[in-house]
Amino acid sequence: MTKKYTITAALPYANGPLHLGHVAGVYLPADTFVRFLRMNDADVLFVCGSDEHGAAITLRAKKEGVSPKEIVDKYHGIIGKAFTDFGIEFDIYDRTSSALHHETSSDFFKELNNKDRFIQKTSEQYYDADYNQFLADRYITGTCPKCQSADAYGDQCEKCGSDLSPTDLINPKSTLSGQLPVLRKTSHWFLPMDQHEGWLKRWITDGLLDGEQQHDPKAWRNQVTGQCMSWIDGGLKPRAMTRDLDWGVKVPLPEGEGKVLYVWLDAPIGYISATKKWAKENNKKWEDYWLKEHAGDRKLVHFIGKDNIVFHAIIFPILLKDHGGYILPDNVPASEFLNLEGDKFSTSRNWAVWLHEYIEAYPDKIDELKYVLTSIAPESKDAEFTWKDFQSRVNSELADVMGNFLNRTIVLTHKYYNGVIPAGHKRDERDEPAILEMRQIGERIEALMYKYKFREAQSEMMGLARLGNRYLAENEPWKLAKTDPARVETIMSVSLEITLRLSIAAYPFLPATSKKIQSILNIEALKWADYENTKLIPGNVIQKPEILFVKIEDDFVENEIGKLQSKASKPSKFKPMKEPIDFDTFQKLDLRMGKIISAEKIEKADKLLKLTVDTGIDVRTVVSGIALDYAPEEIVNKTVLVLLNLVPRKIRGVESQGMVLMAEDEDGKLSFLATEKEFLHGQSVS
Ligand code: B3M
Ligand code: ZN
Repeated sequence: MTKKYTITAALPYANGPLHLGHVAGVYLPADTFVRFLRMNDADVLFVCGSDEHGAAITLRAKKEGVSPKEIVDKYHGIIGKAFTDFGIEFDIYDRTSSALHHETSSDFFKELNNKDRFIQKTSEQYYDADYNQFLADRYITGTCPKCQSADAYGDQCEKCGSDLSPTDLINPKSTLSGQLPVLRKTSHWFLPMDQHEGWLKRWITDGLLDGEQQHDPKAWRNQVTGQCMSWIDGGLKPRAMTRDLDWGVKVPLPEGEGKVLYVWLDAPIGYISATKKWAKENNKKWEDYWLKEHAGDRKLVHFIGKDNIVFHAIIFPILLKDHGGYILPDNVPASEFLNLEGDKFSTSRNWAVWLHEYIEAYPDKIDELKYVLTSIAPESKDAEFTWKDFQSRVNSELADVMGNFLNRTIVLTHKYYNGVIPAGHKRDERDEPAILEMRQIGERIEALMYKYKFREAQSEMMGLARLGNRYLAENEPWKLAKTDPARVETIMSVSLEITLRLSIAAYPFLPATSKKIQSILNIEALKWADYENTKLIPGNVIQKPEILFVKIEDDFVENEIGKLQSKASKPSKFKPMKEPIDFDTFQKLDLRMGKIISAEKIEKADKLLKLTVDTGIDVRTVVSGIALDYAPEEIVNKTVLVLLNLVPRKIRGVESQGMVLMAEDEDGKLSFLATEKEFLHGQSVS
């Protein structure tokens, strides 16, 4: 029976490029699995796309000083191209800003609302009064109540994976102003997750839903089941499914004016919208991939990183079940994290190897990267990428084991037979162990693939090349060439069979290499079934050998480590950059050089000094909060930078007519922006 799969890979936020951590944890394993399924003629749909809503996008836009639309357009392009260049073969790479997605997620929300699956309620939420904005998700950070990590978000702690509400955070702080937020009333649609604990528990631990066996619970990774159960056992809480924001899918109800759907409500529905778009373009029915009635025993599998488990194994299943008619995930193979050279990947510190940059620098080393990332895949625990390890795996495994075996077999076939495949004579006990092991390796790879153990499966594949080397070394055809030509023909025919099987087993992991080997053998697109059955045809000619893997030199490693270190920014104690302003706004500032002609303390205000400043055009009073850092007599006669056209303000009864500019260090200590040179007072600064 044909196996049917709908495979999804987490929709990357279109707020930055992809790094190797994303690739190793989500996209490469998903693509590896899909390639394997396709070799098995499975009916598989592989969907992904950009996640273009949420605070991740709007905050990035703010930082870059452009609109959210510009951000998602830019990164959707960069990410999509990197996937194509890297050879991740999605059936569709869609985006959640599309009209079809807005319609699909909005209809989904309406359906749940009509079925009374939400609870609408008014509650107090954090609010940033400086920015007139409610703070949820990444707009608010604080200490995680569960693991004490200092920078948990308002909806989730990425360190321990807990799902949070802004009010759970200890020492909450607005991402916008850095200030302690205030509480203000607002109304939202909540998903009463607490009402779903019972069935979720049975579904996750036993695979049972409505008394029916849905999936094999033992097939789920321990950390996925473990995380889910610890949340459920800790008690699920109602969770707001809408936000007070203007970027996202509008809440499709009159009372929802000015609100959008929570990004984690609309994003997983993105898998469905992507399917709809693909189906339209390919004359298929989207329902066949998602709806129980049409999809039958189709398996839905979500490839994700561990920080997305709660959304895919708890929240999305609740939404799908509440809506009704949908299949639920058969498995959620979530990965742990990949670290880089002894530290976490960090976008903000630029501690990352970016996929698109790697591809640009080494377009001929794509399979090498895939091989290394699968070898260290963080399937069950965190793993680490280092350039030294990259070098050693490429050189001592790909080049010395796989490349060496393939090269020897192909070179000898040309040497002895001018490239013509020899007839295999009767095989005997010297060949049988190798032939048996070859078959067993195939069976083990197949079993491991369906268990989502790609790292081990790839290592079995490499075992096939090791087997080939051992077989050649034990049988030494080069010693028999003159004396026993029939035996040499047998040895070479067995070696060529190992080569052929290696090309099949390599396809899910090293697709380009697999194709190269098959083109040398003059064979095309072998299926998994050919592993067992295909025989090489004696008399057929093979192509000349080519170098499959070039060794990595030491200076390659040094260069990459150097690049990483020079690009990375040091962790900063200073305040982050404020919102950008345009040039016209800047030009409105009247900045001048001024001279302090007198200074005195203000009574009952320890921090303030009253300064008299000669601005060149007048002499005026400026109140300055510097008394803790300077004594009045220290600053008289200093030439300093003054902002003249600040609207005058009374401070402790004294009218301040401007502001003296100062620099603040990380402890809040202030220094005048004074200068050694004697500027003319009144000279303007621009
Ligand atoms: N964009 C989170 C992430 O990139 C999110 C995944 C959505 S999957 C529906 O980690
Ligand atoms: Zn935490």
